Amino acid sequence: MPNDNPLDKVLRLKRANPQRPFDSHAGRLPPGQYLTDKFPVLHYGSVPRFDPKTWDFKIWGLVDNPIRLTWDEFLKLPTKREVVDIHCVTRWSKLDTAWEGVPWSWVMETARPKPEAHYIMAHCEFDFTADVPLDELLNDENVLLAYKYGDKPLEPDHGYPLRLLVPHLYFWKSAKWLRGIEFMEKDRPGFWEGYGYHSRGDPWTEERFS
Ligand SMILES: Nc1nc2c(c(=O)[nH]1)N[C@H]1C(S)=C(S)[C@@H](COP(=O)(O)O)O[C@H]1N2
Ligand SMILES: [Mo]
Repeated sequence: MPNDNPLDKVLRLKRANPQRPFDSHAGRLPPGQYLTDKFPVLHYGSVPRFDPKTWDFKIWGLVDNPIRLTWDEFLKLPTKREVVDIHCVTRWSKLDTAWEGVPWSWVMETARPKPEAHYIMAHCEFDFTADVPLDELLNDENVLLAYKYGDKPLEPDHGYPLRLLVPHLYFWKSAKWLRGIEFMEKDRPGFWEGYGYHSRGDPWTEERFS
């Protein structure tokens, strides 16, 4: 009767979902955060409308190969699915969120940033911006240009059609309604960073403000 043995049950769950540790919550909540099962919506301003005829995605700045793609072209790029925890600076965290999109490695291989590029600026609809140190994007294998959440297209409130996903940093770096990436030598504050939020934003060391 293996079904009655709790250890068998744990092992079966683990086999079904190998990324999930035995104690699925242990050590996953950064200091000062609480868990939520909801998916709060947080942004400044209104939700933009998506027009696939005029939408484009650009990569520019300190790169060897600047890029401009239409939505149809973007959808043909290689994708990856990641299950990650997310942490908002307003103190909610959500575990095991599933995203799909174009991996950051595609950006690096295709745009080929110059050696002097050390920061990126994510550029979004309505001139929202977020700056991220390039090393943070290279050291997190889960970074995506994400267009699916929970195996469905992003909801408009959550960034449809495209957002940046940098799950190991506070969630404001995961800029919604993404339209481009600029590679820069020096750091420049993005939208929230201009109001005093941290230029890196590591939730584990509570880099909330600079
Ligand atoms: N374009 C844009 N992206 C944004 C923001 C914003 O104001 N504009 N807010 C950020 C903040 S502060 C957070 S916490 C997350 C929230 O994402 P969600 O609404 O999908 O939970 O989006 C981030 N991305
Ligand atoms: Mo936020």
